[in-house]
Amino acid sequence: MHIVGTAGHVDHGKSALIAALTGTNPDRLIEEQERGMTLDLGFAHLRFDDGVEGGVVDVPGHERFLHNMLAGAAGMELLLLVVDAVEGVMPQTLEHLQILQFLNVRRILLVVSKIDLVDPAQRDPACRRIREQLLGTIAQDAPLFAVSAETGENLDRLKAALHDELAAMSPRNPDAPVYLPVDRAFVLPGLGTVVTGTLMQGRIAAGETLALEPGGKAAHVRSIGVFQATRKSVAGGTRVALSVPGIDRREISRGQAIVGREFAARRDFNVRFSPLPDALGLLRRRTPVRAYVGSAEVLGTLVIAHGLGDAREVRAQLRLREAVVGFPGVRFVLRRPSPMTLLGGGYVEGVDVEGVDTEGPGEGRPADEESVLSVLRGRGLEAVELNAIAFATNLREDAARDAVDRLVEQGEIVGLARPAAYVDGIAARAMLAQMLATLDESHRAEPWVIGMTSIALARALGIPEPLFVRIAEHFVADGRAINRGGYYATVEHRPTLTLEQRTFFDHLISVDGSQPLLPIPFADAASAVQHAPVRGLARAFDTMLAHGALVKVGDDLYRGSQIANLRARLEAHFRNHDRMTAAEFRDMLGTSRKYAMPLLEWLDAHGVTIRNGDYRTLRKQAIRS
Ligand SMILES: Nc1nc2c(ncn2[C@@H]2O[C@H](COP(=O)(O)OP(=O)(O)OP(=O)(O)O)[C@@H](O)[C@H]2O)c(=O)[nH]1
Ligand SMILES: [Mg+2]
Repeated sequence: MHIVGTAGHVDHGKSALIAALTGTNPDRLIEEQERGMTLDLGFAHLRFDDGVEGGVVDVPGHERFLHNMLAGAAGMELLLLVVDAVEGVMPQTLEHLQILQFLNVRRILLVVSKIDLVDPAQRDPACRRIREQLLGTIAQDAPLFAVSAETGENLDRLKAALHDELAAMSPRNPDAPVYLPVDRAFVLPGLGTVVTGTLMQGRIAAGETLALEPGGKAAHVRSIGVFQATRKSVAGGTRVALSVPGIDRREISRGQAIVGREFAARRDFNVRFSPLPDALGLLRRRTPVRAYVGSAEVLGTLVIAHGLGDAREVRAQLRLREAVVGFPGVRFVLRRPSPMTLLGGGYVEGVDVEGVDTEGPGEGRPADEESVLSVLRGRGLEAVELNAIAFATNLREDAARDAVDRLVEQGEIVGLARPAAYVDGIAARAMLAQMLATLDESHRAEPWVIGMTSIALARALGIPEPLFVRIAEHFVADGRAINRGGYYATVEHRPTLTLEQRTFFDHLISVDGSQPLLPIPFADAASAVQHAPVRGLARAFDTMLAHGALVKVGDDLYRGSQIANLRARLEAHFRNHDRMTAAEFRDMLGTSRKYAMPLLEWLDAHGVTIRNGDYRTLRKQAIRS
């Protein structure tokens, strides 16, 4: 097997393409399906009749989730670069390519998507323009496929090309030591802790004992899953799920690696580094960096001992704050800690770092930064405003501001909003870790609940709630946690109902075939929820409402599927008519005025229809940001 990856700007049709090619929607999180946007890595299995197969890794295009894209990018060998035929090449198209040039991509297919939206006469010019925009990138010579995931046009040709590319790829070296960067870890009933990732090299057999790094804990592999099947052994280039029941779920997370005994995690590496031309002005002898190695993201320093000159590739040292698995040949990407501009990438040459420059990361820091940092470190988890920092450090406010800005950029401290203030980065990240552990615990205990409120979390962490919210929101904006209508959750959390809860809701609104759009009174539903002897039902009810699986309209309760059905009928009506009267709507429903009026008001209030006197029109789909 080999890994097929997607890349491209937000909304250009990566996930739709994968769904059309494999039959699996890679957007596995409920929130992704609702927002129609990929937030984290998604996976699918590409299979051909003759046994050729590929593991697909689908990435988010939104720049805010670039760290998730990076966690999955290292495993990719065959790239599907997706470019919207209408929009053409956009910033993340190019940024993804810049990242991938440093990693392990061997072949690229250029997919011009949504071709159904382009007038036949305009298709060739659109493709030509995209080609021109890609000149100078690693995709400039890639074969081009103009396809539509919607109509299926040209998908056969693309699929045939994928088949041939996968069949022609040489296998990865099976004799290399095992290296499996972990991208997900979760618990499955009966299996215990399961970790997933792309097996970058080596071979794993069920029953074998490997190690979890950093930490060196023994990882006994009880069974191996490859998509839906169980296998006795797997070779490099495969998406795998390992059952490792001896490891507690809380001891393992994205960024760690399952490895053979040959490998241990380290913090210092000798590397070859290639700066991006745009980043040359940002590089110093010692540059704070955010390093991406395997699925890990770690802060550190890039030390270029002998200057950069105008070399395209230099010898350098990468000194990380936390240990990661790295060995000669392993590739990495560097960004600035903040703002997270891409700096460049390269590969590890060796791990015997010596000599020239062995001082710790703190040394060489200008005195102003040093004193600001020591004030904030000393305050721990406390938001300190700029004037208080200036006072405590005996610096003029503009000098304090410069130092603060540089420390934010290095990721040493975190900037908070409303009012502007700063908090020590180590303390803030420790709070994030505690918050995620608390959420994880709560999601596991009550999987049907959307998340935890800031009040509950702040209390659990023993932090004043206003401070908690300001720090938590920083990490939400960073894509490290989710806030859905005031409920915090981990990015991974997918609310799920128990069997009893599902059965209850299936019977709550039983659909009458002759009147499929008939609701039930909300009060009856609420009372049934209150009295049914089903564990967690009240909160599951809240989740169903928040997710739109149940919808309250006036005094009635509908299933989400009934509302979807209704919207489909509406759209069908507006394909043939410009407007609609209340009477036409009632006839369309097949129910009485009693139900029609609240529904119409609900549709107006939710921006589906616009009321204009006695008539309604359909609002154009809101443009998503
Ligand atoms: N007409 C048409 N619409 C498409 C096609 N492919 C995707 N879309 C629509 O474009 C929108 C975005 O598609 P996605 O597949 O979610 O885009 P994406 O690249 O995965 O987006 P991110 O993961 O958020 O970066 C959705 O509304 C799709 O239905 C296509 O071939 N034709
Ligand atoms: Mg997507």
